[in-house]
Amino acid sequence: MKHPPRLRRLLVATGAVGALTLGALTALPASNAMAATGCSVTYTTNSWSGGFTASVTVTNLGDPVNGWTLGFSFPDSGQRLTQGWSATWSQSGSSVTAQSMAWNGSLGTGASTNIGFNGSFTGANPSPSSFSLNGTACTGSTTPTTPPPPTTPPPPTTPPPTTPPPTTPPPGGQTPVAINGQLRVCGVNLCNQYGRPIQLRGMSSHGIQWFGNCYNSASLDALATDWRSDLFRIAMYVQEQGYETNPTGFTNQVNNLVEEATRRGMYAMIDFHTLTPGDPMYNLERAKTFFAAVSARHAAKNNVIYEITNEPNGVAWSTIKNYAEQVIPVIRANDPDAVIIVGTRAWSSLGVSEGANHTEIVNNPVNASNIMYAFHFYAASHKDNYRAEVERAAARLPLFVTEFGTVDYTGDGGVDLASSTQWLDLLDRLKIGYANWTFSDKAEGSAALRPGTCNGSNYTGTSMLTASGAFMRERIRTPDNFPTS
Ligand code: IDC
Repeated sequence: MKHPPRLRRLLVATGAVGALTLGALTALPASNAMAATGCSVTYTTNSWSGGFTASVTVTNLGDPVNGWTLGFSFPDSGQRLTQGWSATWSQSGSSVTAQSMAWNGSLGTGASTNIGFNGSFTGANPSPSSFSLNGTACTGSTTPTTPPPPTTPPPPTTPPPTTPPPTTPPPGGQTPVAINGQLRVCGVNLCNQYGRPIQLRGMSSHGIQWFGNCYNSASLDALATDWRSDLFRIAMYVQEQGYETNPTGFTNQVNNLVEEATRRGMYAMIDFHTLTPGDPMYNLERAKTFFAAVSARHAAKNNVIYEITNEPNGVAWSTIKNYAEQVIPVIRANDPDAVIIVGTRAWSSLGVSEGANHTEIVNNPVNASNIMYAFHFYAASHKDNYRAEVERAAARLPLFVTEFGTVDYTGDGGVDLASSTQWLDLLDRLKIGYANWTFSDKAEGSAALRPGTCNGSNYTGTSMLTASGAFMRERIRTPDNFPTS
């Protein structure tokens, strides 16, 4: 969408190795007059050769604070902070500090916030053993006015069971497609072969006319097994040196990428990436030709989802509906049971970015079954009013977030972690599938891979990820919840 929070919880380290919890209660002398202070910290890391990601959850156990500074020291002189998020991070010698941001500075009694960073190390990578919040040691102490009974020191913490190394396939070798099979729309949800609602979480390519080198066997392996992505969206621009310049070449490129996704057990979403001009009718004949070819080729597969127009803009809903009702039958003629997704007015904002809303679709839906409607957002630009509209629309229309960014609508700028987290928490709760823009190494904030990554062959782990990539990988690789009966 081209157009114009708060975090309390960010997530949950998965695949964490070397967790350390400092949260035991310690007895304090009874003292009735002092302000309540205290905190506890959980520090987990996920490391690979020479690098690591740390996830740090800070809990305020004292009086509410407005603004905080967390301090700790790296135990090993070779440990360096390289890039942090959700706080302003700095390192001096072995001392590290993280200062709160505007959106997570207020922590009430008992409130937690999650922050994190990427680091490097040369020798060992031990976890820090003591932390302070606003100068108070985080020993897990509670309010001094009601001291807890003396406790014996906690038993030594044992590390949690280690999770499988990142390249291990999902449990039992079951891929998302093996588990869920042919999908279909059920009410306002997307259902699997058992008729149960599921959420697919994955990544979008960048324009394949520019970033084709990013979709190679190593990167797609990492997407499937390290990111545990359910879905790969293949963004085929029509203009901007895309399909219109070489229909056969781009059709072949899309077909090959669908085969690669299929081999790895991921759903493949074929995105006819219209953007400018915003009227999908401009590309109607191209769409018919393209979708006739790709649907014939993949008709027998159970993992292909068709997205027939990316972001219509500057046109009425009735025009988009008219386009959809001409393109859908072309696909259905070859592949009658595939799920098809229709872009919505105003850059797939359900109309909101041009002053409309989802009711124009409810009142005049596309005349076809087994379809969903696209919603797109860019988290730093689109916030509460868009979230409220999605929540209203989701009660009446099957929605799929076929594209979103953690940054602003230009695709660049900093990651808005607070808004992105609110968005993904909402989509998780509503079981709305999503694809993040982009799995590419373009030098822009929305790209998951650092510039130059696609010239190499290393895509596993987090050393090559941007802030957006690190955030998205953590969200996507958490276990899926796919019912099997
Ligand atoms: C942007 C890319 C950028 C590229 C531009 C070309 O991030 O590198 O130069 O397209 O048009 C969308 C579009 C998507 C945009 C993205 C960010 O679907 O093509 O990608 N965006 O602007 N809608 C809203 C944002």
